[in-house]
Amino acid sequence: MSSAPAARDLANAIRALSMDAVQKAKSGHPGAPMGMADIAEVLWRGFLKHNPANPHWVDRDRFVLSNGHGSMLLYSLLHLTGYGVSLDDLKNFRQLGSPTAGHPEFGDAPGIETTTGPLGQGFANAVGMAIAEKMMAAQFNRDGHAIVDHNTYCFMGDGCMMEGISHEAASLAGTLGLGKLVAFYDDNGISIDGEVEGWFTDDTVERFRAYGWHVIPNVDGHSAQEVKLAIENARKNTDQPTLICCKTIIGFGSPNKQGKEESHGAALGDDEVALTREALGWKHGPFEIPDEIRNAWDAHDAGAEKEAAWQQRFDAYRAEFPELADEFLRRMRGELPADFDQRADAFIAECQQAKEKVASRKASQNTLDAFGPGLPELTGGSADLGGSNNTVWKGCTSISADDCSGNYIHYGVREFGMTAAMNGICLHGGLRPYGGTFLTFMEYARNAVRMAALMHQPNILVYTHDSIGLGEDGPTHQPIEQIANLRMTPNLSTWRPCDTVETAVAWKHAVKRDDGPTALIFSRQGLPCMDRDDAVLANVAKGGYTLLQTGDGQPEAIIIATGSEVELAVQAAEALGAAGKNVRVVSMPSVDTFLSQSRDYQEAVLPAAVRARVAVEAGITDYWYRFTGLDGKIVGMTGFGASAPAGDLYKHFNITAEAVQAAVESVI
Ligand SMILES: Cc1ncc(C[n+]2csc(CCOP(=O)(O)OP(=O)(O)O)c2C)c(N)n1
Ligand SMILES: [Mg+2]
Repeated sequence: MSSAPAARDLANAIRALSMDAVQKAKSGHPGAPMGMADIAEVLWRGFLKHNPANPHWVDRDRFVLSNGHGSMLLYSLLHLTGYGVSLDDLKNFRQLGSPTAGHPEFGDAPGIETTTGPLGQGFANAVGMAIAEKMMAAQFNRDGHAIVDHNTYCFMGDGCMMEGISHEAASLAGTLGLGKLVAFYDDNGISIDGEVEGWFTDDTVERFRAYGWHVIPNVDGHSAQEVKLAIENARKNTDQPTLICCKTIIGFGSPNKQGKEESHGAALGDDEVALTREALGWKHGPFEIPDEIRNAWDAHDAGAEKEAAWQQRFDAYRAEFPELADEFLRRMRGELPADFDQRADAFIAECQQAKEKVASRKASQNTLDAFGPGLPELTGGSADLGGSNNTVWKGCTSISADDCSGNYIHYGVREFGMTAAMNGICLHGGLRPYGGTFLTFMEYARNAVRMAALMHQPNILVYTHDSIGLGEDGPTHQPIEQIANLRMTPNLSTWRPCDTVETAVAWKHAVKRDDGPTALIFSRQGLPCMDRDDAVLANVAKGGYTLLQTGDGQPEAIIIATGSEVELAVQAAEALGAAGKNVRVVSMPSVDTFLSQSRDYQEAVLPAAVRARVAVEAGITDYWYRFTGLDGKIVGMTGFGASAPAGDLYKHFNITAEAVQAAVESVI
């Protein structure tokens, strides 16, 4: 009778699959998977609550591989435990169309909770997931009914620790007391350039203790027993997040490359792979997993049992709280309340009627006041600019370590950490995060914005103080190239509304979007509300539309404007109209939305034959050449702003109705 395989042999299955897949692809990172295999074996076989047959089970533990270059570790785990990742998929590691991409990509294979690779961000995603768990638990659990009760586990390497975002995310996690977050630090002393002691000498243990974390130091990452004890201790502490610091050897098992940077990011080579097999005592060929190892890894039965136990708990909950149970499922499915469209449209019509002159940031807050009561999933926040971003609406209640039942997160001055955490909140499900900062400081968060778009997550990014119009704070705070930058990001929807109506429409679009993020760009200064009849009002949602025209038929010229500059365009058009010119003003709050309309619609708004075009926006001019072509003119910024009252700046930089009028006259 053969005994159950030893933990080391089970971990060696990960090592073999990882080094073989990297060898076959002649590309990839064997070191981290081989170094963390023992930790992964203990966590995944002994603790992780998951069901390979249902990767979307709402109360599964979340697992994030923040050191995403070690992707073969995750693919091996998914394959071995029984997710839909086949041996052929492993053999096609890093090939076109394979679910086993270079770095784990959300949506490519079941069981990948987030896209990782940009170091440190996976950790911040994990913090967001743990925030979401804690908030959903506080909102939905009832005495004796813990239907939301799962851990978030995160692997991270030296690179994640060195990245600044690890500070933002860890600091916030400590303050919020995310007791169900457990991170593992792969302390192998190696990064790409070699031994890290030349560039990374932090006392990581004391650093995380200072954040308020529970830290378990000096764990031998190759001792299954020590790792098991550490995880048990981590799980016992439900008040603080835990960091388990594991000493490991990168490339463990490779006689000539373990412990060295050579094993970090290149195939070991055929000879070394053979030597490693020998050293590990792994007697099986490439991609060959013996039955007893496979059976020991298979998580189908255990997973089905765990989910069934949860289902039983959920059924008991549903029996006692039927409406709450339905609401929970609705929110986890990401479905909006049935009456959302109707409520939103009623508010949009109200805005048109009221014709209030307010800053669009204030219009945004008014919209939140209108939409918020019907959208309990809406989860606000700001990077310490709540009063400036106007992200706090009447129904906001802040969360804290002791009480997470609210709907507003004070992220602190942590734009990148906030945005990456919001991605994690989206990925977790059940909440719809929006978070604010000044548009200029979007750049601090830039890569998390990109990751939201890449992962198709409906993150709502609120950016106020959108131009030189913010005035006296000066050029450090005045965005110039940021709007263009956002517009050039694939799958990001960008809106810069000109008044209360466009603001409400933009919010409706953002809330309804389910396959990508939306950037909402708002002014600090007051903006008049435009006149629109019903037909024009209906076109606002198309992202670009004819707001007015001073004559009939084909216009002589078209002015394209966004946000605060629509007012200038209208003034210029009216002056030109009074002089007998037939000029059209196109308001273009969302270029991407306009470009997603039919060609006929686009042609009706911007007839190709009309080449006398002027664009006006208090941002970098370059973006608009796409619409004005070589014959057109652009009124906007070509350099940085300055510190002065907004009105003076508009005159100084020649962004005025007169300038727009002159530009039109010059192109007609
Ligand atoms: C933000 C970011 N910067 C740089 C890289 C490129 N990169 C990938 S792995 C790595 C070194 C990581 O070192 P460590 O986390 O210690 O990984 P190990 O070598 O131990 O596997 C770097 C610089 C990246 N993926 N993301
Ligand atoms: Mg390392």
